[in-house]
Amino acid sequence: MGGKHSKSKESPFFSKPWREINWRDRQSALQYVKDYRPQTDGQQLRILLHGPVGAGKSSFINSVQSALHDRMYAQALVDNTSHNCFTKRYTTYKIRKEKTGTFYPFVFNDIMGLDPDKGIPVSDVKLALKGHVKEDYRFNPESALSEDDQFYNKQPTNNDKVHVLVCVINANTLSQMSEKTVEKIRDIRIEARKLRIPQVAILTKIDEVHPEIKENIQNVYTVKCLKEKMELFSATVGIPMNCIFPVKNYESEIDLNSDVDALILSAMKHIINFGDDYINFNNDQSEG
Ligand SMILES: Nc1nc2c(ncn2[C@@H]2O[C@H](COP(=O)(O)OP(=O)(O)OP(=O)(O)O)[C@@H](O)[C@H]2O)c(=O)[nH]1
Ligand SMILES: [Mg+2]
Repeated sequence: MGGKHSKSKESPFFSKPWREINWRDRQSALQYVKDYRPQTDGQQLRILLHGPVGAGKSSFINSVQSALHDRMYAQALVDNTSHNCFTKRYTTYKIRKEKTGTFYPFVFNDIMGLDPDKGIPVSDVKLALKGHVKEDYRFNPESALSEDDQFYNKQPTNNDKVHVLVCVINANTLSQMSEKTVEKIRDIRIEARKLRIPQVAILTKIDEVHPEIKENIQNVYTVKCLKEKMELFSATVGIPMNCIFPVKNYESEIDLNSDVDALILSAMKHIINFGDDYINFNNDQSEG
């Protein structure tokens, strides 16, 4: 890695990774995610994934499940046939624990992409953040969910509310994101900030950013152009660098790879931590 590239001034690589990740330590991140339990029994940690069409939201959920179960999954229905938005319903994805048959306390919602013109109305994302969108609601790009709709949840419980907002973005198309999409992301971000919901970004498809990453995922933090992309994204939408996580989702492979797992699990560990802080903050507020 580093040594080979460090001589030339214009080297596209850093001589040392700019962020530390312990590649041999997949097991501890895995255990951390597996062992996570909210302080209150019955509490769910709800993770809402949003982002442009085809960014890899569904693939990320599948990848987390694959990493946890040590085998490939395709439950969230990844679409690779069309560029049209595929995820249309508000669906909660739960991951079953292998041994006990019970579910992990964190759940995912994967919502229809933020297409510049046809995507999900931003107001619907805002309603989802507050827990007002019922399961199976079919998003309609033409009209927003209204209070008299049967899918409008008038009295959301703490479990219905979103505890972490994750923006999923394709690292390769960041710079081509339309102004409208950026506006939508910012708009949702502002709403989440008002609600104090923590926010994270996942940059996907890093294998397509640079051949050295495709060849060896461990080069993720030595390739300069990926760091530049992360910085660009951070500056554009205002998510700090330490809340941005590059990942490669499972897409065509049939076997798991421990380096791919390491990035996925490291991102999940942070997502869980941020969400847990928010749940505890909310509980403290309501008690105090
Ligand atoms: N090379 C590569 N391909 C990926 C990665 N993540 C997702 N893909 C592919 O990108 C395509 C879109 O992924 P999805 O997970 O369906 O994207 P989505 O964000 O759920 O899309 P919508 O539901 O339509 O908004 C699929 O063909 C995936 O296999 C990645 O990290 N690397
Ligand atoms: Mg999807």
